Amino acid sequence: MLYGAFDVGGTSIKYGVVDEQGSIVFKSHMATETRAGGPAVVKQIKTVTTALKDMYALTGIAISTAGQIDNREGKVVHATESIPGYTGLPIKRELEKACQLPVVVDNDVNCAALGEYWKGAAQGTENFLCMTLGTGIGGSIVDVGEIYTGASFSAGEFGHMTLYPNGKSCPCGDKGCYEMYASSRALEERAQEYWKRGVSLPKLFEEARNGEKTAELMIDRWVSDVALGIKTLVHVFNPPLLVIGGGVSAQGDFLLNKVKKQVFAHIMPSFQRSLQLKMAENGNEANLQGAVFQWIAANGSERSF
Ligand code: BMX
Ligand code: ZN
Repeated sequence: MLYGAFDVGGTSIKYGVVDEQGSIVFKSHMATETRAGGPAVVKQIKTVTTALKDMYALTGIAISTAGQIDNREGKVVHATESIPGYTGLPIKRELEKACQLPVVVDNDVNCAALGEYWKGAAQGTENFLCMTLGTGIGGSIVDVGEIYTGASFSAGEFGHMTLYPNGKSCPCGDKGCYEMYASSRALEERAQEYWKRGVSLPKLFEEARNGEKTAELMIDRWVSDVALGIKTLVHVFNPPLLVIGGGVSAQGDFLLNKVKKQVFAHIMPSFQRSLQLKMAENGNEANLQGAVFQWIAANGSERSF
């Protein structure tokens, strides 16, 4: 069985075709038309779905997207201004009408968490937290193998914990939110402010690994903000595992060891004994896999582990 899968973020839309074992059969990406607003983003998904349907015999469409998502209605409950006009859009209804295929939609980090649970760093762990560092910071709370959704499908918005009261303005409308300091975009902005030009994060990490002191200091300062948020989450949830995803997870142990050092310096001993911190293993593919995981959970067909 084949599924069309999408991962809609604040910067790009990754998409592809995934089979029922979670293997990626085809993968591509495009820029998210955030400037044109939410309806234009839904139109992008429709256009690609039509093209994918012409090439593959698809059973359904699985969508992972930024924003708080009612995964039963497949509707955006709320989205920050990082995708203007996205709030309220009935993605499932519109897409099912346009493409005549069953559609399932869920929050991007809920999908990343389930992708890592199915195929990656959280295999065999039923209770854990997942956090992705991307354009923003998303979060997911997995409780006995299922997403804890909260009262209005909005639980796990880790990016909007306050890190610095009255700090930088956030697209959510408040100030000083965690994602304004600890997302990967925030690290890019720090580098840009310092060098007065765009610096890619893989390049910045490469320089730091090669002993370039300014690059390493910049990463260390950012990691200390990343760790402050993790400290709060660990004290609230006492999780056995927290998985860190997003593009920076490709930096592996170099970054993980820095995060571990700073987190363990701040948390109480009882939490240290039980906590495992891991980098996500499947990068952005986890979102596509987790979206398909949710599609299969909702439509009741076989999922092979
Ligand atoms: C924002 C929020 C979250 C999302 C997170 C990561 C919106 C549109 N986004 O905090 O729902 O999970 O960003 O998203 O409300 P990304 O853009 O970094 O992939
Ligand atoms: Zn915010």
